[in-house]
Amino acid sequence: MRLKDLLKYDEITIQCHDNPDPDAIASAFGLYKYFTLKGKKARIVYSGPLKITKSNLLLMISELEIPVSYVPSKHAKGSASSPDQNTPVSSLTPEKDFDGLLITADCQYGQGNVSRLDADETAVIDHHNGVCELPLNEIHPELSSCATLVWKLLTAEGYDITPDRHLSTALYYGLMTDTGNFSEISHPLDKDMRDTLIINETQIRRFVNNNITLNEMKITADALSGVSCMDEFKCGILKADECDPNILGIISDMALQVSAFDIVVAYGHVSGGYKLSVRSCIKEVMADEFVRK
Ligand SMILES: [Mn+2]
Repeated sequence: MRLKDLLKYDEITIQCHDNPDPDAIASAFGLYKYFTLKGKKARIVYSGPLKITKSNLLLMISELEIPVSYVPSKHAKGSASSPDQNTPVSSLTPEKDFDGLLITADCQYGQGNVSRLDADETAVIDHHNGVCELPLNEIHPELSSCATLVWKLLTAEGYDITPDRHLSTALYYGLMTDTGNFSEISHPLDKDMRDTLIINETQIRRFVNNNITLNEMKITADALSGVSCMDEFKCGILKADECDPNILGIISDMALQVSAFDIVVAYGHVSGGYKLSVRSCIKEVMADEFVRK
């Protein structure tokens, strides 16, 4: 699939996964820029029970001027069936959320991390493994970030990103955060993008230095100091106070570096349920299999 194949739609909604991360936001931003340039009515949305609160994401969105709107999940308890007042959406029915095309960026329906929204047609642009039955899809699990995939798609259409410092910085930060500061990069295209984008380094530094709030640091510290161990499995279990789900990822990433642990589970209460962040550093235990078991 090429981006120009999608130009037959006049209205294009780009949906990030719930609890969006920099890669999802950057990918959606790249698609938004392209479709807007082509005269389309484009918008970026995300759904789920929670609005973005993470400080680096709020900074990324405001500094890079990324127009992203929150749409309450249709299936969440107590949520309205229509988007909030900041969402520029007209003529909605309970069945359909958007006219025209909807693209899920950095995610696919059926994967648990994205609430379903309905439009006339749905397309997928993602770098996660998945069984996609939609005819309009571009899925590349070999790439380290969805930002790389969007960069490749934009380049294929002759879209020159170079003058757009905001978009370049967003794509770079997306790849950077999806790869542990580029340490997990493997594909040549990821390297090409990292090495050719002309970015605003001051902004990247600011995002890195505003990753979490003071309160989130304390939640992280409490979770780490309260760790319990299942020694026979080299498994660490960490309970966190209610926090942004991304903080659970930070906690589990940190705990996985501990020599006593091959597997870690960080969990905490999140809007009516519990969220778990599971990590494994041994190939005998894949995190997704561990979760199912
Ligand atoms: Mn990603």
